[in-house]
Amino acid sequence: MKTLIIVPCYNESQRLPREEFASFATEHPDIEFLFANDGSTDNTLEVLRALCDGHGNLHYLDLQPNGGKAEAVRRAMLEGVSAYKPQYIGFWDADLATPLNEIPLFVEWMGKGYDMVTGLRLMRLGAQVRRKTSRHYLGRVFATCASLVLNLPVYDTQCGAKLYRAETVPALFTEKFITRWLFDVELLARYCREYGSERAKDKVYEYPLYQWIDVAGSRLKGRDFLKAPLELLGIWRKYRRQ
Ligand SMILES: Nc1nc2c(ncn2[C@@H]2O[C@H](COP(=O)(O)OP(=O)(O)O)[C@@H](O)[C@H]2O)c(=O)[nH]1
Ligand SMILES: [Mg+2]
Repeated sequence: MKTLIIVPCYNESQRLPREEFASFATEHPDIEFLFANDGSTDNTLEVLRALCDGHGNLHYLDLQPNGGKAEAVRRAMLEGVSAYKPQYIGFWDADLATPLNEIPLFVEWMGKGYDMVTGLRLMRLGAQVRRKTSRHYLGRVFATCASLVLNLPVYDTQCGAKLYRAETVPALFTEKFITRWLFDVELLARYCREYGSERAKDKVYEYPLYQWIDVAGSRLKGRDFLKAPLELLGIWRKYRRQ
């Protein structure tokens, strides 16, 4: 019953919360991590080497040259399944916008029979989901468009914390993504193409996070938001039913 978490890392030497990863790994030997250094130009690779040294459940992968988050996650998911044979495998943003202590709760939901559990950043009373107002409203507009494109009642496609049943990985990750930042939307489109929308409505669970923090130092630029409508259109054209 092993869970493997991919952590994409691009120039994360300053931001990576090393102590949090180290103490979580010590407390949870059943959860493994595979950090994917993606052609970083700083000393991320050395930082990862030092972090993984001495922890049997922390591993790293050095991908060259930089290919972007989607490609790094895609390659690490395929590599992770074949090298570590996990039951569940997923990815988690390096800045820990979603805290590590949510992982055991994701695993618990996977145990109920879901194919995929994805973090849902639902601002509500009693939870600590903090986002800048502008990002929140842009995010809501985007999510509504993504839901229309996918024809699925999905609330939040873009959270950087997701877990999959390992058997679904070849169908979802073998082919290269056509988008750089919207691969989460493509993953849902591929799930529907492979297993059908009805199954997606049953077997994909959006898990409302107790805590999510908008961590500074985002690599997402304003122009990426401007590209989003075109990329969504591209997804609609590629994955719509013929
Ligand atoms: N592999 C890889 N990961 C990246 C790249 N750019 C960002 N990331 C990772 O993607 C995750 C989310 O990035 P972040 O900058 O926090 O974006 P945001 O919070 O979604 O706006 C982090 O784990 C980053 O290290 C990249 O070019 N390659
Ligand atoms: Mg972030």
